[in-house]
Amino acid sequence: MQINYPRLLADLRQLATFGQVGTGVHRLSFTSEDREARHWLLQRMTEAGLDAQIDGIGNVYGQTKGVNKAVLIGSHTDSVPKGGWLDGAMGVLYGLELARARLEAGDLTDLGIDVISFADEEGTYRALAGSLSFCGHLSEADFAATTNQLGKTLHAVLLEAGYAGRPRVTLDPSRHVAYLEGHIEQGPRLEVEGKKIGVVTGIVGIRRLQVTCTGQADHAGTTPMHLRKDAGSALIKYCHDLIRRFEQIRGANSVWNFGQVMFEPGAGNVVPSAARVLIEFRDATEATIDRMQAEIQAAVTTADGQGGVNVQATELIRVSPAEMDANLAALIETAARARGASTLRMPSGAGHDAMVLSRHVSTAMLFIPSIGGRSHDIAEDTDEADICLGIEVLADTVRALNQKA
Ligand code: HGY
Ligand code: MN
Ligand code: MN
Repeated sequence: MQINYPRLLADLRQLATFGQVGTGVHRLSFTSEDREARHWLLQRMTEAGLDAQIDGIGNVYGQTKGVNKAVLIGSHTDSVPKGGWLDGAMGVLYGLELARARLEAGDLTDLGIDVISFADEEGTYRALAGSLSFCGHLSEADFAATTNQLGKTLHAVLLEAGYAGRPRVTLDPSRHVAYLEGHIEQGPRLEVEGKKIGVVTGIVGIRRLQVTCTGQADHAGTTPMHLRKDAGSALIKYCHDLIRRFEQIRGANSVWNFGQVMFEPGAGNVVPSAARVLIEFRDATEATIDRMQAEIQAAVTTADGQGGVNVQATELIRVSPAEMDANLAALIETAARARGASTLRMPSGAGHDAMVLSRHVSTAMLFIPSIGGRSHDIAEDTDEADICLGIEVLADTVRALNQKA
């Protein structure tokens, strides 16, 4: 199996043209850019000789023909708003290049390589939707109940995309012997510690809640302050209170983010009738996450009814912390060291499809450095030499799996 670096890098650059924004991409799930990228990937898989399809949730899946057992390799090709060109895309194109190189080598006795781009990992509609569907955790009823921020359902957007009603691909425990995901680190540790390959030990748990304050719209010039039911000010006070509470009960590595606020109707001269904030928080320990969620609720109870404003919290996302397979992680570590690459065992603070897969199949992840630790921004980048080293380590990991099979 001979990796073709120029071809891998050219594919990465080509994929980055779909939804290109400067040096990054804006490729939200199921938009035309995302769909065009999926279609392009489908063609690349087919050209490579894989049996490829886009399924009923938009997962792009390419199977090696003529084998009963395969390693599944992938990630996602959707992005956050104004995101980077490598987040997810690299893991998918690692899979494509490895599958292609295997077919070119013509050793048909080896384990097959199946490639997947999971839909909506970034959660425009539902975080990890594609991998949840692949592992049997998402029903058609969920499609109708899941919406984006504008209230459009996943069902509606799948119909629009032409994916609705297609069969959905699923994990096949008798075929898929392992799931491997290569990814950029998206943080600074590898670079700061001068290491080349991150061997992921586990992935943090993630929860996202929306807190909504409901008051009353009024003229912002004529309504005396004491008569207002100001949802906007209530939300700002709520957030301050919550930050104070989080700081008191946090774990050493807990993180939280107030990622989006919306005021309605949203004008300088109207008292906000409603205000919403998205709060996401993460920790490697479920008990700490539970404690943080309890604080969100306690702060709601304190704020609710103050100044005539009602406050409530709704849970949107809940993903438990996940552990990677220790044996598979050791194979990655050994493969990296055999190539003279320095390694670092590390947890992932970012979510990945691997956290869903890991509950069903032996799963491991490899990280390569992110320049300046930047990600979820168009500034995201990685040295080409590191991209090439990462795929070689993954290729060696697949070779090691073949020796075990
Ligand atoms: O949200 C995450 O951690 C990932 O980038 N989807
Ligand atoms: Mn991401
Ligand atoms: Mn990602």
